Amino acid sequence: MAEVPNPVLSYRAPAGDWERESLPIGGGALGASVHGTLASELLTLNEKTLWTGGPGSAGGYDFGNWTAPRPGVLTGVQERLDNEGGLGPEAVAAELGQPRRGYGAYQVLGELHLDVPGAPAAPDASYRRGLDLRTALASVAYTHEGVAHTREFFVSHPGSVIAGRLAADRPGQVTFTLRYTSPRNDFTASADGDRITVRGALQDNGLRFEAQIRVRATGGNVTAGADGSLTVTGADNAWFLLAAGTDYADTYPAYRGEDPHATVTAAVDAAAATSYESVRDTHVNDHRTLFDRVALDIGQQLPDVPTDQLLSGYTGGTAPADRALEALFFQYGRYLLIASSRAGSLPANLQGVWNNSTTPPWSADYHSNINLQMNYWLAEATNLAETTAPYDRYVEAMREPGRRTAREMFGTEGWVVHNETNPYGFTGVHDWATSFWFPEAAGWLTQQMYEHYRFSGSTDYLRTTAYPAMKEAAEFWLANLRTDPRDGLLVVTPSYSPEHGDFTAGAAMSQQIVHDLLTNTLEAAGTLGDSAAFRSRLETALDHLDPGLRIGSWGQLQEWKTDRDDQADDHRHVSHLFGLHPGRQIEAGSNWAEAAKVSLGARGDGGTGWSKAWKINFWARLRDGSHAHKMLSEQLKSSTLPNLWDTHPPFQIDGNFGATSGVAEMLLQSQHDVVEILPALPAAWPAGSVRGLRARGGFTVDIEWAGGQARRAVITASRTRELTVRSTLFASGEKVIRAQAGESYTLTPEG
Ligand code: FUC
Repeated sequence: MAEVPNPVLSYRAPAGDWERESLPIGGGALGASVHGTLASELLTLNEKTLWTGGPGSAGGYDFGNWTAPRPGVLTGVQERLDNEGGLGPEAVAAELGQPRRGYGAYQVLGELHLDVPGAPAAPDASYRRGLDLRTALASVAYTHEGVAHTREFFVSHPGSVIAGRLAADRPGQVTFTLRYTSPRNDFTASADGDRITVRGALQDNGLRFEAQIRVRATGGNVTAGADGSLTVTGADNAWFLLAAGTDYADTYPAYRGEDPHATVTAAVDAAAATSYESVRDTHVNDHRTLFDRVALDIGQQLPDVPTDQLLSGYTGGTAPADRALEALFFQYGRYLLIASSRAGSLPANLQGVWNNSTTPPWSADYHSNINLQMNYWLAEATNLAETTAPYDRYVEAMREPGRRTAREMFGTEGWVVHNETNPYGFTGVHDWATSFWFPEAAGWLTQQMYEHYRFSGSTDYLRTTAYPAMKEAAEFWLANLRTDPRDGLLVVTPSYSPEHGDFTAGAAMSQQIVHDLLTNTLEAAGTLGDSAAFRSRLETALDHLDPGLRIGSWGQLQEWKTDRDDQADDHRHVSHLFGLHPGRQIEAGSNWAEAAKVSLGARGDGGTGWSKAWKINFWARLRDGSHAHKMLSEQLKSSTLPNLWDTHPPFQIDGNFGATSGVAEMLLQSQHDVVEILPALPAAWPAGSVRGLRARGGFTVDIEWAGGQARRAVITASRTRELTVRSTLFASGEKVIRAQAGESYTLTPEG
């Protein structure tokens, strides 16, 4: 395929507003948002584990577990549901919920200011601010009084540092003061030599944090201020490094580990002992190892206009500029995941790693009735499997507290988590009536882990990581499914279709999630040779399980077990289509898929950012590429900020990730173990190519198409196995290949 130009975001003015305009850089644990302001550059700083709440929290902490036992309460609700058919969410929350205590919130680490004396007050035509997605470098450039100034910023995952450099095209022109501020007054900052040390502890829970900044200058000099700042004067160029950490550990029940001082010092000193170029090269190589695996060409031509104009001019029509925005948005999702989810820290939260507040929306937490899962939908398909390591670790860390919640709330074995979780093992409930109860979350969370296995084929991973979490989630449901007196089938009860309607027994999503979990667990148990007794328990449960698939009076897929869907309802959650996506219970072309289409059509093309993103995936799975593209264009037109962050509103990153996943689903699918080439190509993308997508079974797939038809596909196998490919390339529509590990298979039109 032709080389695609680097995907870049570019602007002609500094960011005025963090949420809408700042540019995110990140290395997983550390993140920063670059404003490009002239007289005082502003980097909003983040460290992913800086969380209030949890053990030691001022108001107490209970993990969301009931503070006192409530014998018989759950059974009471179940019986009322049997008798009354449904219960309002407030009534159930009064029985099963409880106010949150010590839940906490993700905290901004602070702000780094680079005050540049004599910088122009306002940008002129020379000003440029950009983010190159391929190198993961943010940059600012401007010319002032004949001197060209440049700034560059990045976060190195291998170096565990935020780094930046200020330079000019004439010697001695770089002068600035670096200082740290924070909206909290829980820290001290002191400067000594070329180092600023920030030490603090969150007032709420005593979590200790530290940041160190070191500055190196070529020419000129560096002086430490009594106010904790560092000033560089008359340098040719200067670079800085910032490392940060906390004493958080993901271990129940204390969630505390080492003081961060030693690791922070080591990171900043190791980087300072090399050179800016070396730190930068290591970063760029690390980023490109992941980012460069996938290239997308849908005929984009990036015009020489700033990204905010590209966005405001976007119509979803035929212009190459529209293709440029779509391709950029696709790659941006991959960029954001690389920047916010790397091994060694927490997974991407509702805002990835970026946050400018002490009270971010929804605590910038881990919601698990769609949001956390959506964050990872793109990971396998767009060849970023490594980014799932923190997700796996997070799930693993929830098992122990989740086991206690299962025991105390349900009286059973297994592990459970409801809809909102924090890094302190909050696996219990709160009292927001329409979202507090969702024990299906644990099973759903393990789906990604099974997918990781399905994409990679690694039975080692399945045995050591995915299966233990899946099995224990399955055990929870084996112990908690109840026989529905209406038809004798096994149902989840109480069951609540996220965040919608009444509590009932056996809502579609509950049943489909449990179906997915038990199916995956049974498959995995077979692969790993788990005991016949356990497999037969799973088989029996699946035989008696209500599958959560019913077609109602207007041809819709029912959201609830009784036919009560309102045709005029446009609720953002489309939970009853779980089996279509991200599940695999519903196959395109089936009656269920037709009913899903009716439901989705009725829900309409609106919704919050993530809701639109989910709909891209749904329509792609329904093989309707043009409707999938329509949803992508709706998201770009009305749920995307000038910095291309998805907006719920407010900014919520799941929509970015969900949209990238949706584009991948349009080009390649494999959920039924058949590699399907261009399953939902939209009319808007008649010609193009994609390189490096992944399909389940251990395959990497490159596709070229023209005139709306595949022209060539190259499938590279990382495992030896038989593979079925579905494509219009073949006269019969399908071809079976006996793939050998390490071999590539080039497929061209037959006949
Ligand atoms: C779910 C959604 C909301 C929001 C919140 C963070 O509860 O229903 O729309 O995205 O998560």
